[in-house]
Order: sequence, then C-alpha cells, then structure tokens
Amino acid sequence: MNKPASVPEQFDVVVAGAGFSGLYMLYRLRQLGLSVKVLESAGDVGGTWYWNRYPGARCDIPTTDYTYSFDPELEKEWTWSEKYATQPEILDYLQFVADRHGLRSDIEFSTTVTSARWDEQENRWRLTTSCGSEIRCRFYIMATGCLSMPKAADIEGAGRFAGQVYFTSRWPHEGVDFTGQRVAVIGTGSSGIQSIPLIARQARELTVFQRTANFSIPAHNGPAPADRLKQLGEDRAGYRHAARWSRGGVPIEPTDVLGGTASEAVRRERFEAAWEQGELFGILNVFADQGVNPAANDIVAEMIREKIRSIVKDPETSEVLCPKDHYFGTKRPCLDTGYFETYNLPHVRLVDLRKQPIASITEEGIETADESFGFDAIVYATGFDAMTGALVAADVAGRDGVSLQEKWAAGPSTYLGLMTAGFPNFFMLTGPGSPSVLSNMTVSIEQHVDWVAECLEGMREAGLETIEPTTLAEAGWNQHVQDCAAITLHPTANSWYMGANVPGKPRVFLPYIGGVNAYRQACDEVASQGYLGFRLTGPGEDRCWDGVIRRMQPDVAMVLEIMAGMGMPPMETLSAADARALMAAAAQTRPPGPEVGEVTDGVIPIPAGDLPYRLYRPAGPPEGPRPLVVYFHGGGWVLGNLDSDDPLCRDLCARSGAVVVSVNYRHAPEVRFPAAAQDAFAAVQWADANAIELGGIPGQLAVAGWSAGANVAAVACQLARDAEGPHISGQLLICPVVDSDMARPSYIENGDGYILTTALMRWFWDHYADPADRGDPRATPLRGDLKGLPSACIVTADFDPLRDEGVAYARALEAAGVPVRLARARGHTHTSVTMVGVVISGAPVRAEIGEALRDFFPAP
Ligand code: NA7
Repeated sequence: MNKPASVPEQFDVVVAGAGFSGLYMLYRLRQLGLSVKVLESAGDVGGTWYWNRYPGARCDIPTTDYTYSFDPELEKEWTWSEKYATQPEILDYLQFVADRHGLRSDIEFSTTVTSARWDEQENRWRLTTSCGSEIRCRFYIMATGCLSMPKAADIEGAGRFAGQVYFTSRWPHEGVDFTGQRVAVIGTGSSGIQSIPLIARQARELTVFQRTANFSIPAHNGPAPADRLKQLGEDRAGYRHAARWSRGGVPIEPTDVLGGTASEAVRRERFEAAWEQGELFGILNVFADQGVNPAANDIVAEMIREKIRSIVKDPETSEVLCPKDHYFGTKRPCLDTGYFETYNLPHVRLVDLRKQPIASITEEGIETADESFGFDAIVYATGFDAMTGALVAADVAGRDGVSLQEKWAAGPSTYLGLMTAGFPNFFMLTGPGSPSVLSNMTVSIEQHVDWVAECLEGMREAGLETIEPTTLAEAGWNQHVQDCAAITLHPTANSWYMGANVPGKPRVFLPYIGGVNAYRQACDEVASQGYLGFRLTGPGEDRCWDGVIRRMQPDVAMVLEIMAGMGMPPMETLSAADARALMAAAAQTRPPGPEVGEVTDGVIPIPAGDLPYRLYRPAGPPEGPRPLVVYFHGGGWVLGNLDSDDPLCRDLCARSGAVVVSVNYRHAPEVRFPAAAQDAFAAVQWADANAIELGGIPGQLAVAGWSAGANVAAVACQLARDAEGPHISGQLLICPVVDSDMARPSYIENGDGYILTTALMRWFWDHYADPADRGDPRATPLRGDLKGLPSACIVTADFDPLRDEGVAYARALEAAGVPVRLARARGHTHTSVTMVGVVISGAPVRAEIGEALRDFFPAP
C-alpha cells in the first residue's frame, strides 16, 4: 500500500529481496520480535529462481544440499524429486517455505528500493521505493543475490534486431515455443549450456555463438544420490553440521592426492569416478592441488577435453568446444544434460567468435566478420554483472552522502563480505568478500543470516544503535580475500569471479576462496571477540576494538596447522643430534625446488679443515661467467646443512641468474662462537680468490643467508670491510639474527606458535655463544660499526620473533649511509618464505629477493 511521502513508515529492519536469503532473513528477524518489511521487485518470492526460467534451468548443487536446514520440520515435509531440481520445482519450494511460515504478509511485492540514504542525525536509513513510498529503518539489509543483475547486451547493434529477443535471465513466464524457428544463442556459460539442448529440440535451426569454450561435465541427473539420502536419513543434524564446516558447503572429504605425483592409474580412476558422479565439488576435488598447480590442473582439463572429443563427432567442432584458454575451475564449470551431444545434430551449428567475432547485430540477424546469419529469435545467455551489480545499481549512500558506487569504483571493499565502512547498519547477504558463489549458496546464506540476526540481537540486548566496520579491519579483510585468491589459479582467468565479463568493471577477485569453514570460523571469531573491527555506538556508548582478523598468508596458516597436527616435540627439548635428525626427516618429503643448470659438490679448504659446499649454476644462456653469491644456510648455528636449504638455493639461483655457492660452515655446540662467523669469512675469501674456477665473474660477489646464515653473512661483510677485502657487492639477509636482545615487540608478539620460538632462539644462542660473547659484533652484527658495508637487502617476516631486529639492522645500516632495500614478507613466519614449492605466497617475496640479488651487480 502506498503511503503519502509525509508519513514515512518505520521499521526496525528493511530487507531488499525475497529469494533464499531474504526469506530466511525475514524468518529470523521475526523470531527476534523485530518489525521487518521485505521489499521485492518481482511479483512473488523466489529471487533468482523467480527470474531465471529459461528452459533447462536447474541448480548445480544437489538438492539434498541445496535446501534450507534451519527448520527440521520443513525438511521432513519437503521431498525433492531429482538430484538437480528444475527451476519450477525450486520456485515451488520457496513458495512452500513462504506459505509454511506465513512470510508473505511482511513482503511487499513489485516494489523496488529506489534509493537508500543514511541519516546521521537520526541514525536511520531513509528509503524510497518504486511505489513512491518513504520508509525509515534502523537496519537495511540487501538480500539481492549474487547473480541477479543481468549483464547489458554489450554487442554492437543489439537494439536493431527485428525478431524476438530473449534473455535467459529474464525469461517470459508463459514460456517460448521455438518450433520451426531459426534461433541464435549467444553465450555458453551455465545458462547457455543448460538451455541449448532443449532449444535444439524445438528449433528448426540453432546457431550457437561461442566466445569462450567452457568446461562442462554430465550432471547424470535422476533420483537424489542414494548414499547422500542414507547419510541424511541416519543423521540429518550431523550431515548439516558437516556441511556448515566443509570447504564448499557440501560435506565431502577433501582429497590429499596430488595430481603431480599420483600414478596414471590413480589419476584416471579418480577422474572417471568424478565424471560418473556428476557433481561440481567432486570434479573440483580430483586432486588436492588442481586449483593451485598448473600441471595438476592440466591433467584434469585434458581428461575433460578427451571426453569432449569422444562425444562430438565433427573434429573441427569438437576442437572449438574444447576449453584451452583458462584453467579448469577458474571459470564456473557447468553441469549439463546432453550439451556436447547436441552438436552432433544436423541442424545445430557452432560459431567460434574467436575466429569470426560478431561485427554487429542487424535487423535480420547477426553479422560476423565472415558471414551474415538470419534469425527469427536471438537468445542472450550472456550472464550477469555478478556479485556487485545489484548492490552498486541500488543507489545506496552512507555517511557524507558517499554512494556504494563511488566507494567501490576501484572494486568492492567489505568487511567479511557483510558490511562496508561508511555505511552504518547496512548489511549485505553473501556480499563480495564472502564465499557465496564458490559455495553451496544455501549454506552460506544461512550462515550470513544467522550472523546478522545474532549481531542485531546482541546489539539490542546491549542497547547499541549502530554498527560499522573500521577501515583498518576492512582493508585487512580485503587483503586476506586477495591473498587467498592469489595462491590459486583464479586470477589468471577472465571470469565473472574476476569481474572480467563486464566491460570496464575493475578486475578484482570478488568471492572469498578460503572456504566456507574458514570463513565461518573468521566470522565467529569476530563476534566472539566483541565484534573485532567494528565500531558500535549507542546512547552514551562508543566502543571499538579495532584490528584485523586474518593477517597471516592462508597457505602459511595451513602449514602451521598441519605441523601442529603432527605433534612434533619442541626442538629445544631435543639434543642437537635428535633435532638434526628431525630436520633431515622433514626434508625428505618436501618438493625439490626448481631445476637449475648444474649442481656440483666440493670442499673449501680452510685451516681448520674442509668446508663442504654445493654450487648451483643457472640453466640456459648466457654461456660464460656469472656473478657469484655465497650462501649460508639457516638453523641457529646448530642445525642445517647443504641439503636443508637446497630448494631455496635452487630458487635463488634460478631467480637471480647468479652462480650460488652454498657453504656448510661448522656448527655448534661442537664448535662454538666465533667459528661459524670465521668460516663464513674464510669461504667468502676463497670464493673471491677462485671466482673464475667457480664460473663467476671476478669482483662480482655477494653474500646471502637465512636466519643464522644471514647472521654469519652479515658478519662476513663487516670482517671483509675491516680486512679491506674481498670486495662484496651486496648482502642478502633473509630473516637475519643480528642481535641477542629478546625484548623487542616482535619477540613478545611472535615468541610462540610460529615455529621459531623464543625458547628455541634461546636454545640456539646457548649452543652457540656464551652470554659474555653476545655483545661481540661477530655474534650480534647490529652492535658493530656499520659504515662502509655493502648494499643490503633485508627480508623481514611479520610473524617472526626476529622481525624487529631485522628492521633495526636496516635502519642502522641506512643511518650509516649503506643503501638498503627492506622487503617485508607480509603474513609470513620466519621459515615460510623459504618453503619453496610448499608456500606459494612466498613466491612474490622470493621474486623480490631475486631482483635484489640481480641489482647488486652491474646489468649483464
Ligand atoms: P556466464 O557464466 O557469465 O556465461 C555467459 C556467457 O556469455 C559466456 O560464455 C560469455 O563468454 C558469453 N558472453 C558474454 N558476453 C558476450 C558477448 N558480448 N559476446 C559473446 N559472448 C558473450 O553466465 P550464465 O548465465 O551462463 O551463468 C551464470 C551463473 O549462473 C553460473 O555460473 C551458475 O553459477 C549459475 P565469455 O566466457 O565471457 O567469453
């Protein structure tokens, strides 16, 4: 009912959208006794499932899982007829839910929110609607869906076509009969792939215009999977709980089989099983590393291409249908029923837009660079302005009248995908920065709705009026979302996940790929920590515990979790011999590091005996001598050897193009301070004297080291300066030990839980040097004279007890006039940067290290 503009209606909460998320939000808010109004632009409930009525539209998550779990009675009363339900059945389900809980009475249909403005004086949202009414509410929740804003037809001449035009996303409710017609379908995403086989059944001629070939596997639709039904029957609550704490929102066991190392038989068996199963999370779980490792991904991709080639009879058509320009899974894979088979029909033709792009839509049909096509109907299956489209189109303005569109001009910025700074009391359900489209939506929707409902309930109990994320917390979350994506292959694809399907849209990975379980954990922690990163206000109250919920690189966190699960004894409780044995055993299972041109072992004769060394020569041109880097391994002067740092040395060699000579200096406690430092200096002198024999360029020598190895490298630079030779071009110090002071904040913050602990560092020092010697610059180079030292690159890691002494060394060197490059390994621990082939997020840091090493020397 329209109200005069002068008498705005008042609600506690307004929700925009009555799809899966809006309906459940309404249900929960009502339970809390809040006054709620839902505004829905469609004529009925359903959201996506109201609009997407194209032939063949189905969910692509099994219905056993694509269903509400909040009401066990509801679950008993509703039975899905198929493994993947059709759009009409899902719409029936949502209507059934609305009826069962009497939800419609609080929903105003055919009404769109035309503008939303935050009123700072009143602490209220002021909304206007397409019906001309004004509404005030304390909280505004957009439940407008991730794939609800159709992408505009971005093809030249789109308005000119005189025949029938259809969008899969806005299909006529009365249906369409294509019998006898010449039909074009543009687009081969999920909507195209689902509808094409059915349109082909009716059309006289069907021409499919494909810009990007897509991976699709057969859905094998039919009755719901028996094993799933059995599990649900036996323990429904347990099943739903497992779904909530799974990676994707469907409880499947993540595999630990690696594509790179599995045998051909295992690869084939796993792939065929997933193909037969016909589920997205199954085919995305053939190998544990297919999402991050190009080689593993290629194995799955090639097996799918083999299947396509075996189905499609015309070899030319089948090649065009084989996706080759993106990694499998980096664009949403599809589930189909007879899609590839459709191209064997005589009246179906595929046009490859990569070979003949559309020049224009004409009055009669479509003109490509080579051909003119006449059609009676054109179907656009061209997708959506995903995840942000509906939000930024909604004319929402927060503090100071800044709109969401303005704030997100360079890409969306959210805290937990739920809220955005500057927009108090404004929530988004399954917004950008949450798992949403990468997960079973129903599980993610319930989690978001529950979180918001509990938040509002808590605020009411505490007498709080507004909630808003801080810019610090939001920036931290955005960074974490991008960090999670960066270790996967996703950013390489022109997908709608990346915003790449909409011309001009910023290229940003939109959903959170860390997993439904990890995400739920983060949201729960934020709430349980008194709403970390949120500012909450109320009468006489203004509270904010600011902070970032996830600062660690996701793969570093994963490694720590795995290591914690192994139950290894703390290193400092072991003897040196046992600690060395433990390190050696751990080294057996790690990846070997990159190939290099040549690896040779030898010895460096020093007065005290021979020091073993290993030389790494880069592969490929140019032939001839290279700059030389003398490297010292880590291990607290006690542990480590040529093998321990072998992958890192290979990586340094491959990235820098220098010959790397890794030196095994003498260890404590057998030989204590200052032996290691003296050995390091002796090795540098020897390398300089033997540069030509080592394949080096005389006079182009740098030193490098990690941890205690960086300590002796730094000391060697000071000794060389004092001895007036040899000349050292640069020093690379990765997480160096440069002082023995354990009072710096990084020791307090990171002294426990990140592998190198305060206790372990004490153990190292006690093995290496007497307390009386620890002020000697040969033990603690920070205390030495720093003038006239070689240029330095110092790498510090956020979660390293040694972080602050590394920074202190950089600052002190700078103060002494030494050029310094300080590289921060953001979100890393003392060890993670060196974990070549294990911690993917360390690669950019090591790329910077390689660049720094190259910069030490004149350009070749
Ligand atoms: P998608 O997956 O975005 O697919 C859209 C398709 O349309 C895709 O093949 C696009 O090619 C193609 N497209 C888009 N614009 C053009 C133009 N201008 N010219 C030619 N071809 C074009 O949307 P869907 O509706 O199929 O599926 C969306 C999701 O809904 C789906 O993932 C499921 O989660 C449910 P491109 O790949 O961009 O080259």
